[in-house]
Amino acid sequence: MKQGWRWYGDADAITLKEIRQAGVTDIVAALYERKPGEVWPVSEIRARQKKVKDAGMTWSVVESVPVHEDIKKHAGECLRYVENYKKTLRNLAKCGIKTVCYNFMPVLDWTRSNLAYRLPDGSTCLEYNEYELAGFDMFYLKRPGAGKEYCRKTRERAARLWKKLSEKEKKRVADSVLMGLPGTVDDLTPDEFLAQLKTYEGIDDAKLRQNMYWFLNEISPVLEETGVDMCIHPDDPPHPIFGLPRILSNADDIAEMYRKCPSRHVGLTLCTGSLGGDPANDAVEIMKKFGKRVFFCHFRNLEYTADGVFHESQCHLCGQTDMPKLFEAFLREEKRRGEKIVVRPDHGRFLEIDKGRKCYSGYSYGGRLIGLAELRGLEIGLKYAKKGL
Ligand code: DNO
Repeated sequence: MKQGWRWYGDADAITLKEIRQAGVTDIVAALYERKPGEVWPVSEIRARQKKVKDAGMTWSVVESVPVHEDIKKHAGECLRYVENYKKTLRNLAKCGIKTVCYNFMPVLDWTRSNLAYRLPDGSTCLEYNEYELAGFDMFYLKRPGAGKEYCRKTRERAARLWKKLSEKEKKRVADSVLMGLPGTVDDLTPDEFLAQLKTYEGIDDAKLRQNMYWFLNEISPVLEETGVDMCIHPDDPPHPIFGLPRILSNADDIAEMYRKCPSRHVGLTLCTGSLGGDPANDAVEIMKKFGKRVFFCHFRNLEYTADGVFHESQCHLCGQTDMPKLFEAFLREEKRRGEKIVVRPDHGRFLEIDKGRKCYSGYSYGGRLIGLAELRGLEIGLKYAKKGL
């Protein structure tokens, strides 16, 4: 693997020097100051690239070039934004950056209900509780029609749970959804969020898929021309939330995207943590089946404490995903290709040594440092134990 690390630019609490000392060779970054839909100028890309190079590393993956909501809805200024997207891809290619991660989740990027779930050792990590989210949706946001969308069991369980939560805990859930996470384009008030959800009325699963396939086929000639690989990030969590469709959640969705978008440059970010949000997903099988078009990986793990409730693992190798098996499939793909793939330790616990730093949620130094070291150890161990890998 190429050892990757997400860096949020100058606003990041973790410096490039620290990242390099973690053993990282490849930086995953973006022009975070550019809004969705804007063209990324070559000069700005080069400036960021130079900073990374001066620190002894390479900026090799973009995460993300965000897809404007108008493109997802295929409405408004969609065509102009697609042209801008193509320009950005060409500009990135001119600078030699040819791996682009993005997602097609409407309105929200990844979503959690608790950004500081406390583990027995006092470290914290991110948690997702389906029932807290349903409670927030029905009783705090009061989204019209929300109650009808949940099954009776979820509705009742969410109602009981919501009643028990203190005001502070309710606010914690609300803030986690509306303003919590890196990747979020804008912090939203409940009213703004409701208004944004309303703009998706009439866009169901089938329509959103159609819009995504159209977008990918529209940019495919640019991918062919420049050699840029687009790797979609799976939905997180991998199921519909707040009445919004989610269309890249499992193996069937990936297969359909590959079928409908035949360019070999249309591929996947294999994110074990996002896929693991549905226990029916088998990341190992996904790697084996779709590996040829996996261009970038996020490795981490989840632990479930109840049905629909999980938090990010203590250890990147243990939990929902069988990481040794997955890593073996990953190494086989690297071997087949004759090329290494960038992996980043995706999220990490917030540890004592992170105290006092304003880290983005999930993007601590200590937690990811351990995660990367674990992955490195696994790679060396597998290569040692399995000849020919
Ligand atoms: C979370 C990230 C996501 C990811 C985007 C890609 O930690 O993996 O925010 O960057 O979904 O577009």
